[in-house]
Amino acid sequence: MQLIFAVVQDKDVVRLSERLVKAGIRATKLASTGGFLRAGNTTFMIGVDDSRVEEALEHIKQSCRSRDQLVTPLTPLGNQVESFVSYPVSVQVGGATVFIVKVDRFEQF
Ligand code: 2BA
Repeated sequence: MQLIFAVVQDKDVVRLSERLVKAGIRATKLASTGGFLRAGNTTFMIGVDDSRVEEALEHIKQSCRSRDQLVTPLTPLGNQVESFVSYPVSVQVGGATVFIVKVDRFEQF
């Protein structure tokens, strides 16, 4: 068995959830926050048999889009710590960031 962690944008969550349920692939959704944008995203924990990993990945690929997001980090103006100026920067987010780990043991009681 493998455990897939997929960090996806909130806008893709419904599409991915529906696909997984339809396919009979079980998943748990965790509310998460990106360390860089500090914006909410969703992490799916998907436990699947080795033989279904590629199928689960295909559902993730088909559900998650890449999007450009504007970020406005605050940058100090000159040497004055009190004065800040914002420069909007475009950042490409997604489709999905995926980690796959082997499960040593799986139990349900
Ligand atoms: P965030 O950390 O909020 O990152 C959002 C997007 O900002 C990233 O999109 C990337 O395009 C950009 N970005 C992130 N860190 C950056 C940096 N140090 N400098 C410049 N740009 C940076 P994605 O790569 O598609 O990542 C989407 C979300 O997936 C991330 O949200 C984070 O929650 C998760 N993620 C990505 N890589 C990860 C990793 N190695 N470990 C854990 N989580 C990760």
